[in-house]
Amino acid sequence: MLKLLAMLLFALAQMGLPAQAQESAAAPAPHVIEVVAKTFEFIPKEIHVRAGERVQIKLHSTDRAHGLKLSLYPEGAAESGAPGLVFEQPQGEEKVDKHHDRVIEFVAERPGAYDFKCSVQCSMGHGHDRMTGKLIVEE
Ligand SMILES: [Cu+2]
Repeated sequence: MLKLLAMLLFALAQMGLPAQAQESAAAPAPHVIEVVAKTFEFIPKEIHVRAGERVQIKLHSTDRAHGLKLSLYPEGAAESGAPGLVFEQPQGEEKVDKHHDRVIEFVAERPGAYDFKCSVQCSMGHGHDRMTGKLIVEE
């Protein structure tokens, strides 16, 4: 568990470097975030990005099929009009099987807190219901 977290943090730190180096380039590199889905949690549970950023969530499952579905609108906002997150995939979700990674790509247009949850019924009990997280889009 700790080893996995350490590897994840290391990977995140590595990905942060090229993004900064390319800041002056015409098309900025997407902000890539690795998210691990496992029975029954997402790691990390909370993701921070900046408004206007193109974001790629690399979803990886360590055990079985899971999904990640993001709300299109931030908490407390009316769920109509232009969405706060603009997706490549219209439904704002991806499903993954064990060790078959998928990428969810979107532009974080509007600041706010966006809920995400598992979109595959991965348990009979309450485990699946606990598989939630938050994407925080900062100003
Ligand atoms: Cu689930």
